[in-house]
Amino acid sequence: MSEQPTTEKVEKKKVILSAIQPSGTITLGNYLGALRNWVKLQDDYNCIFAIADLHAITVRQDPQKFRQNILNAYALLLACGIDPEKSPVFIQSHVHTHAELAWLLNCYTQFGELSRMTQFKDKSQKYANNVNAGLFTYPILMAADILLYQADMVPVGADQKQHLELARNIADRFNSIYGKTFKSPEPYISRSGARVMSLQDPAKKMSKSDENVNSWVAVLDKPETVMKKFKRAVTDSDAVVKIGEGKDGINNLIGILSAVTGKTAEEIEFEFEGKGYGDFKTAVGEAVVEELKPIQNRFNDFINHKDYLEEQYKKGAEFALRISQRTLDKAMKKIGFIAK
Ligand code: AQP
Repeated sequence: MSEQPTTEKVEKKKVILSAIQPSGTITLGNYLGALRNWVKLQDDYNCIFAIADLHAITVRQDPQKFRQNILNAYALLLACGIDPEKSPVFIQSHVHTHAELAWLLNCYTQFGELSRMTQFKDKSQKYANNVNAGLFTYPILMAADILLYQADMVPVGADQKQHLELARNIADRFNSIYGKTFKSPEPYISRSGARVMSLQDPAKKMSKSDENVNSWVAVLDKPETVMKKFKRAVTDSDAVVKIGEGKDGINNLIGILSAVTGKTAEEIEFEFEGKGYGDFKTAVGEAVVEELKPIQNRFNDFINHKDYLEEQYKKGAEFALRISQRTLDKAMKKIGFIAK
């Protein structure tokens, strides 16, 4: 006899929190490395998704574009298959507890710890004319995002592992002073998460804030733009479609084609034996266009139904506030603040 799921069992599912910054237009890297895998997690975990707009202002944003990027990111999450009825999706700035807990946690984080964050070092070089305090304290806000929901796990790419480790340290430090308050989150390492590299500098990851528009493919790029960007992708001079050292560009394109088609690298190498890079790049471009087509269609549908999006992000924020307020109240009480 098959066992009926009980409320207790449903509640016992582990909590996973995932967020994406609307700091630009969502890229193929974000999709293959994160979004696509988040969709699969929805049945096995209690997933909570956030558009991390507060994080995005560590880099200067154009207000009009920023507003559009936030809404686009929201619609894109749904278009990729995240079901807001199953997994709440909220906009971070709509839930005040994030900024509040971040302030508290500021006081439980050491300057030295933040100074060791490699992303801060990288970004402060990249944005040398705007090395603001937010860029430095960004990992504390990220810790607040996670700890507020008592998340068991957070899907992180290699670039975010150090930040998650810091969130764990902050949680453990707070707990050791005041007793158990926060759950210490574990990284969720996806088996299928591809790391997509820049098409122009394949030693670097594909990033939505990269100023060189040819370095990334956006999930919403038109087919002709996708094709053009792949045709311009940097490769090497030995004209062999094969994984190898010093062949970062080709390795990346093989990785993308493999992620999109499900073929192994060996199968791809075999298929393109004796063929030139031109044919290969066209094939990668076409496969990506096919993968993106249904997402773009669904996106157009969602973005034209702003009332629906508003209804969902308001519901998402109500849910997020309810859960996160409990954690914030608990932390404040432990520190010694007087309850309202
Ligand atoms: N190139 C990538 N390959 C695989 N996964 C990637 N992710 C980002 N870039 C790649 C994953 O996408 C999720 C959301 O990332 P984010 O928006 O929170 O921040 P990020 O990692 O800093 O992404 P970007 O595109 O590089 O943004 P900017 O340019 O604003 O810094 C994460 O799970 C991330 O691992």
